[in-house]
Amino acid sequence: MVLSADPNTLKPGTASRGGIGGSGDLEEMIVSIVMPAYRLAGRIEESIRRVEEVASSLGLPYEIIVIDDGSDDGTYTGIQRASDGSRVRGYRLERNSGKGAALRFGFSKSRGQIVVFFDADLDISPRQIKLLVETLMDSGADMVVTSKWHPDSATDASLTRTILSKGFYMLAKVLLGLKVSDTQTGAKAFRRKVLEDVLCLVKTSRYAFDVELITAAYARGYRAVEVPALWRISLRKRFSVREILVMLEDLIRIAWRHRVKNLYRRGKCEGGDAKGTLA
Ligand SMILES: Nc1nc2c(ncn2[C@@H]2O[C@H](COP(=O)(O)OP(=O)(O)OP(=O)(O)O)[C@@H](O)[C@H]2O)c(=O)[nH]1
Ligand SMILES: [Mg+2]
Repeated sequence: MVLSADPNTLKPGTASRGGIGGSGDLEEMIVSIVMPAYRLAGRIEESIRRVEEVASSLGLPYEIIVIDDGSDDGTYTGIQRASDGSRVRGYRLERNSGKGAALRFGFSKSRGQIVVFFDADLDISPRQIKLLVETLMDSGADMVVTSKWHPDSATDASLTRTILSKGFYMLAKVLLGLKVSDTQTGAKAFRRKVLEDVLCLVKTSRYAFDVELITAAYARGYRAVEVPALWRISLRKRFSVREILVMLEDLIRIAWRHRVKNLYRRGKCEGGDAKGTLA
């Protein structure tokens, strides 16, 4: 069956495909791709075009939601040029608020039953989106996480970055009980119910956002599957001691919320919206 690629033309309840979320309602089968973008002037249009190419090959209705995280360059102008106001939509946060804040805002504007968080900087091949969506549908898992340390991933990392990254996940395992080998790669897919249930409990908006989101989802009993990265990852960039300390501090803060306050198990999401402008 050929499904319309435009969620705005869908009539609920006219088609179904297994494994997405149950009822066969077409509204449930939209794939929402949420892309945070910061200082990507000159690159963002190409990024959206390539993501759309993959999205339209999914055989499912989709929407692409791009959030300019208060960039001080022409990122938003590029997003405006690429958006059509329906299938591709852009928003702008007035102030730079961090990748997590941009994703949270983008999710509030989405309506797909499958939600993909995908970095807009094209460090990751958009083909990864297809793998994420298909794995989510076929495995029955609640979320799919790309791992640079999956045995089938080709990751080329300096010794320092390997030690730092693996040390981070060992610590995350001990402190947070995480069962994934990578949380930070910017390509993940979730069933909508997971994000509706946990996103408001995630307090971090900067780089620890991903690790907190996955901790919260695990704490509430959701199941993750890891997939390899379909492109070669190069990890060479150096971290400053300050960046490492901030990440450690964030891990400890999340562990406190998780182990001591039991916040992720007990918390309840009431909803909420950030402020932004539509392209
Ligand atoms: N750096 C940065 N990126 C942001 C921010 N808000 C949204 N983003 C977007 O979040 C995604 C990931 O950010 P990156 O800085 O590339 O993070 P990364 O991929 O983990 O790190 P790199 O190895 O430096 O590429 C990109 O699509 C950014 O455009 C922000 O405040 N700072
Ligand atoms: Mg990047």
